[in-house]
Amino acid sequence: GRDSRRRTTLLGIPMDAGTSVPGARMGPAALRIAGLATLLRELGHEVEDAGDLPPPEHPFVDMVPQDVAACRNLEEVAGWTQSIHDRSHALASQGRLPIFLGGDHALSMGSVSGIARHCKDAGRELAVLWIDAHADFNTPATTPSRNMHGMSLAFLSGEESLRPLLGDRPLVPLPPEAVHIFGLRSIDTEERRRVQAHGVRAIDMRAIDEQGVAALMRPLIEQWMERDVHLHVSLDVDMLDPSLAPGVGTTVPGGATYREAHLIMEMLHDSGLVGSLDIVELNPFLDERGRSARLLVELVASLFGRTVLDSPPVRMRAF
Ligand code: EXY
Ligand code: MN
Ligand code: MN
Ligand code: MN
Repeated sequence: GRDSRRRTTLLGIPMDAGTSVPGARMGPAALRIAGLATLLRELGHEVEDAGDLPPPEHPFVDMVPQDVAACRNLEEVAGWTQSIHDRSHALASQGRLPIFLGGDHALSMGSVSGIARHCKDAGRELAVLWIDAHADFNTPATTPSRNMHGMSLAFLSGEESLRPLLGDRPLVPLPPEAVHIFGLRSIDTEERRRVQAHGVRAIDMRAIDEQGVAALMRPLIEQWMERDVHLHVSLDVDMLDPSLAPGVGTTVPGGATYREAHLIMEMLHDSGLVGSLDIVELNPFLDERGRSARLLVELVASLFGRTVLDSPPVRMRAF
């Protein structure tokens, strides 16, 4: 089978320019203090901590004035996108498994686009699991908030009006079938139309209530394993119920339970396909005594192979 020891690189992205609520820039520090590196090493992985990416220069962004006005902190977000993209592409090309410590969800415009570019170079199919209460599919024309973290998946899916964020770097847009949103429960009216028109699959909380995490994850994982994809997991803390993870600027009631969240991570680990990870939207300034950061680190442990028993449990076939 596959070697389960992974060569990981932690890269802090201390940004919150994609939001109107500051504090997510403190996320990388909180995840480190909660013991992320130690835990991954205890699980047998190689861990390099590359520190935090420095705040970028603000590039000129060639967008129409109306769209510029609709994007809060546009130049700063573009600067982050370009520098994250470069690091993400480089790390993936070096065979590392990058773990992007956010930072708000706008960081995924850089992380995922860098991975997508590498996958194209390497002839590897990319699949993205967007674990989130939100669809992040707004555009400058539809955003109700001007917050760019609500536009990141639209950008990655090839939204033309956002294309200038990446400057002169090549964008490899995600085809709709490469993306699954998991845990959706808050979407704007125009955003919903766009998600549906584009054909991105979304698994909402109602589906999770009715069918359960395992029944929904299994066919996805089977399909990804058949195609031997590089799986990028983009984990937005707000997918979890706010009673478990209050350290988030955009809480939505009715999120995943503790057990559901761990099961998602355990099943993803068993697939052996996870090649890169974003941990986003943790806002330590809003957290209660570090509990959201600690929960996230526990979830990452499940994603990287922590099991209750030493060996994986015997899987019963459904009868
Ligand atoms: N759909 C809302 C907006 O565009 O403002 C909320 C977006 C929140 C995005 C969070 C991070 O996932
Ligand atoms: Mn998000
Ligand atoms: Mn490459
Ligand atoms: Mn969200």
